[in-house]
Amino acid sequence: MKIYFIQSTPYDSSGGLVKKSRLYFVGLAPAILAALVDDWEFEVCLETIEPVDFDSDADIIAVSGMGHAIIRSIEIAKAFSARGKTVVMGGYMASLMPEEALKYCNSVVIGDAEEVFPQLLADYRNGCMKSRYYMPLAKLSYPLPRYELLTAKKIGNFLPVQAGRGCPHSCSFCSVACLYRGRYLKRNIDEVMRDIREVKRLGYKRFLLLDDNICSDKAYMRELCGQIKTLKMQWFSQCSIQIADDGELLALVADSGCAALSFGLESISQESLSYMNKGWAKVCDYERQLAKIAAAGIDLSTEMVVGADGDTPESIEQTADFIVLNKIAIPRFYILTPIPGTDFFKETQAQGRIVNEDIYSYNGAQAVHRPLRMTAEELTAAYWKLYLQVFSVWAIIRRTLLKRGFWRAPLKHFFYFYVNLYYRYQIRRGIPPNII
Ligand code: B12
Repeated sequence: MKIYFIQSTPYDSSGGLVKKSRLYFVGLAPAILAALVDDWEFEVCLETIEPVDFDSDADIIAVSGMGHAIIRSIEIAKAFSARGKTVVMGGYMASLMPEEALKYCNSVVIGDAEEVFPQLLADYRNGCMKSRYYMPLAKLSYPLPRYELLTAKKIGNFLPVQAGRGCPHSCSFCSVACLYRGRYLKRNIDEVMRDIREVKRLGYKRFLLLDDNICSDKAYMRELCGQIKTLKMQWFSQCSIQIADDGELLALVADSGCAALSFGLESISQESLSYMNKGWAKVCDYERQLAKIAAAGIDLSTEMVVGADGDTPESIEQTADFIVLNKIAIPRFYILTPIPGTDFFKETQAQGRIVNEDIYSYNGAQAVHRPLRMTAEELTAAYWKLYLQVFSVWAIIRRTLLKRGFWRAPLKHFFYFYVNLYYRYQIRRGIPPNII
């Protein structure tokens, strides 16, 4: 029996599929799903770097999709259904709008698949597969992911390892918060270390620690960092910026090999943060916190959204100064988008502020709702202007080369410089750097 797992790729602004010669960041879902059902043959297609085989002989077509790539997932699902195949969908988008996904496939797995995916396959074999499977986990644990399914492909020089899943916060726009509703499960440290050791055994010197808030449990993090340090590897992750306020933990994280952290700063307007239910983050502390993290030797990457109700075209323009002044090496921006299934979608819809009802066109690079203090068109224009400002050649030089510590690691800074030039090239073609 065979499963064909497809991670779809999104469409670009000209209607073509986003294709790359290499997908540096890969998701972990296929390697986990394959490990859960090792009596099934499992083939993976990462559509960004390889074509979908519509003539696959698999018994089950398993389709995943992130954000606006879901429209491609649906097309793939339709094409396989038309060929008489059994299609199953899962991942964030299908989980946030299962009724919609079910129009195009035989069954949907909502959220965590660890318990239900083996059950779904057993039901399939017995001819009684249900249309939806939903079993939130009480404990996050799974067998060693089948990394060899990913390493055979053109990916980056690191592999993903998961520490936790879900998030303790409840930011209204966030898919993770709205799917997990405050649930935040951490894996046992021995299990996480088992996976990291495997990544090392496979010849990798780096890993991406997947977790939506890796430093929220300090005792866990201290223990994990102590063990990671012994492996002498390099790692990257994301967490809330409050890590800066615990100097001891910050030093431990850096000392264990953490090279870069990504922070969801979202906005430099405190009012906007409050509108997003993220008032716990304090804009007045950002500059100090970022400086402290950089001084610890950890490179900074940020994720921000523009278009919350406290934002104006002027405040969005000031965001460019903030990014350049704080010398953020990898800054990414999204237009605040009401993703179906999130609280923000429900609120915005109830207020009649959605100006584009075609949920499949929601790509985070085009405004689809009317913020309080500007029109949707003004928001889209301010977003692209922000990107062009932050990625002007002079701004790139200031953020990546003209910084303290340059001479300690010139090659690394030139690497960031190069990555930024590539992003600049993409942006000028209308592709935001976050797209893949
Ligand atoms: C790695 C990653 C990427 C990589 C890899 C993408 C790729 N093509 O493989 C990169 C950086 C390229 C990327 C890009 C994007 N990403 Co991304 N990404 C992630 C990240 C950080 C980790 C994913 C992961 O491995 N998680 C761990 C695994 C184990 O969890 P999981 O994927 O949820 O899978 C579990 C279940 O959902 C289930 N499952 C998943 N798929 C399927 C399919 C089937 C059939 C079944 C049965 C079960 C199943 O099984 C797993 C085990 O339980 C997540 C954040 C997160 N918290 O997960 C964001 C995340 C998934 N990404 C997101 C988004 C929006 C995007 C982009 C659209 C961003 C953009 N605006 O351009 C693009 C889309 C690119 C694309 N090609 O589709 C959102 C999705 C939100 C949503 N509503 O869909 C997330 C949640 C980030 C966030 N906080 O908002 N991403």
